Amino acid sequence: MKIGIVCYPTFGGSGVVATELGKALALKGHQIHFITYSQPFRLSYFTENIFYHEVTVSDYPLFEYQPYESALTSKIVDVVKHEGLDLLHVHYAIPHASAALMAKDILASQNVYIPFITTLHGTDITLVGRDPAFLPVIKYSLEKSDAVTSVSESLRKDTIDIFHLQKEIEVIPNFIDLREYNVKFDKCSRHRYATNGEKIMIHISNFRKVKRVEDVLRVFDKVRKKTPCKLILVGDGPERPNIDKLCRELDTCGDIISVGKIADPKDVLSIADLFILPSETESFGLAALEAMAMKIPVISTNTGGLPELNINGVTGYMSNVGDVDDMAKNALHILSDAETLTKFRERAYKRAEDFDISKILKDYENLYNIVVKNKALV
Ligand code: GMT
Repeated sequence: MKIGIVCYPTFGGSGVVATELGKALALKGHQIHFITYSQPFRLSYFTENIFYHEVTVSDYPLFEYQPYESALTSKIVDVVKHEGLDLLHVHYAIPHASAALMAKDILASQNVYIPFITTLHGTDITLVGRDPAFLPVIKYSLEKSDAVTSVSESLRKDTIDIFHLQKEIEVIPNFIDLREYNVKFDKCSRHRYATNGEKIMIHISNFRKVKRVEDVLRVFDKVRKKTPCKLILVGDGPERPNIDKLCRELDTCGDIISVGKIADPKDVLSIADLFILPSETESFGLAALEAMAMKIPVISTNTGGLPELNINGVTGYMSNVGDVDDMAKNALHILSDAETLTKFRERAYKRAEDFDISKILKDYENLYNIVVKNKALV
C-alpha cells in the first residue's frame, strides 16, 4: 500500500509514534511518504520504502501568521496525485485533520479519491482542541475522517465528551519495538553519573506545564534525603527557567544532570532505576512505555491513559496529581532493596510486552485495509 503520513517532526510523542509506525510499515513492504515541515527526528537515516516531502511556506511580508495549513494541504494534494497514494494517515488533529479533509475535497473535484485516518494523541483534544478557536474545525474534520483512532480508551472518552462526537473511535494504543530494546547498551556509563550504589531517577518530557516537572524535582528532593540518588532530566522546553529556579531553592542542582533533547533515549534509560512522570494529564505516556521496555518501573500520576499502562503496585505506582509525598513514598519503596527493584523491573518489562509493535501493527493494517476497501466501493 502507498501511505502518506502527516505528523509533527519535532520532539514529541505523536511524531515518535508516526515515525516508528512508518518505519515498521516500510519494513513490511508498504511505501511510506512522510509529509511534514522538516525531517522527523527519528528518521535521520536512509531506509528503504520511506520517502519524505517537505512542506514549505513562503514568507510574504503581509503574513503575520504563516498559512501553514494551506501549504500542507497543497503539498498533500501534490503528493497524493504524483505518488499515487492509497491512503493518508494524519497524526495529531490540529491542523492535520482539516488539511487532509480539504485535500480530499480538492482531489475529489479532480476525480481522485483519497481516504484519510486521523489519530488523536492527547493535547490535540484535551488542551488545545477544546479551545473555541479550534473546536468547530476539529469536530467537523473528525466527523469527516474516514476513520478516527485514539491512543487510549481515556482519550476516546474525552474526545466523545468534549466534541459530542457521533463518529466511532477505535482505540489503538501506542507501541514500542521490543527488538530495539533487547540489545546491548554501552554508550552510557552508570559510574559517570552515580557512584557508590547511588540510584538513578529519570524524567523525559518536553518540559511543558502539563508535565509538572517541578513535581519531579520535589519528589527527587524527598527521595534523596532518604537514599543516595541522582536525577537525570532528558528533554527541554518552556518550564526550564522554573526548574532551574526550583533546583536552586531546593539545593538539588548538584545532583541533577540535564542532558537536553535526545533523539533516542535508550542509552540514557539503560543506566536508570526509576522513571517519574507526574503529569497533569497524559493521554498515554509513551515515554513511560519506553522506560518500561528498558525494565524501568514508573512512578506516575493516575490521570488520563496512564492507568491503562502503569499497573499500580506491579509495574510502578500511581498517585493523585500533585501528591509529591505519595510519589516519594512509592519511589522509596521501589528503591528500598535490590530484590524489590528487580521485581518491579521484571514486571515493567512484562507489561511493555503487551505493547510490542508485533501486536499493535496489525490493528493499523486491518484499519487501512477496511478504509481502502471502502475506497474501492466509491
Ligand atoms: O504532549 C503533547 O503536547 C503532544 C503529544 C506529543 O506529540 O508528544 O503528546 C501526546 O501524545 C503522545 C503520543 O501518543 C502520548 O504518549 C502523550 O501522552 C500525549 N501527551 C499528553 O496527553 C499530554
